[in-house]
Amino acid sequence: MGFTFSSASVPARVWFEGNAFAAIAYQLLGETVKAQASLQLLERGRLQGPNADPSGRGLIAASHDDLRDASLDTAYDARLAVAPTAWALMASSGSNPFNLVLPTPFQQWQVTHFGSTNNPAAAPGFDADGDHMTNQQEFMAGTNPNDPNSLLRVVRVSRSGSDSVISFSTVTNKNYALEYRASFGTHGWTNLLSNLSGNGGIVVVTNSGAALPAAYYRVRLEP
Ligand SMILES: [Ca+2]
Repeated sequence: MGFTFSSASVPARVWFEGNAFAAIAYQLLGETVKAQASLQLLERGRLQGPNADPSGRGLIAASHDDLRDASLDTAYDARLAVAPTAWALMASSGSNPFNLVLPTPFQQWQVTHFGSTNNPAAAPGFDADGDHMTNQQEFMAGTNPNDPNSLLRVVRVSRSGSDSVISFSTVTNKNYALEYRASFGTHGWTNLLSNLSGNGGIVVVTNSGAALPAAYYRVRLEP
């Protein structure tokens, strides 16, 4: 049995928001048995309480309508409500609401693709799919870290008369620069085209009249 709203309430009537407060407080105090009992009560309310929505839209505020004390104008009812849902989510994730640490975009990406931030396969320097792009690079490039065919690369370079035709893979909402060099001697990379928009597929660029007998091309992600 959990907490009710006040000393004026019937004890058997459960106030779920307050029980989420209690679950968090018990966790912070290291009272794991009581914390687990509170979390289980919240889960029962979510799945079995009156007007509950087992499909997961939220948590009802109370086990009965009209939980209040004499001085309160508003009451807690057995209806889905935002506040108890938010507190229950904080309780179930073990979060201290006074010290919330929100995940970074990269951490959110790790959870999306690897289930958690501490999965060894999710480490920034790891190449989970063996395509020679690290997870950090795949995150930056917007590619799929679990698909070895999803990567940033020059797919094909061919000649068409005096032109060179360069194809490279892209992701929507990313911009690319194409660079070239004649050799791997002393000369560095030279920018050929920049601000090329990705379309989610292969982008084909023609380097008109490329007089070079040979050239190397690379594609670079622009910030
Ligand atoms: Ca990879």
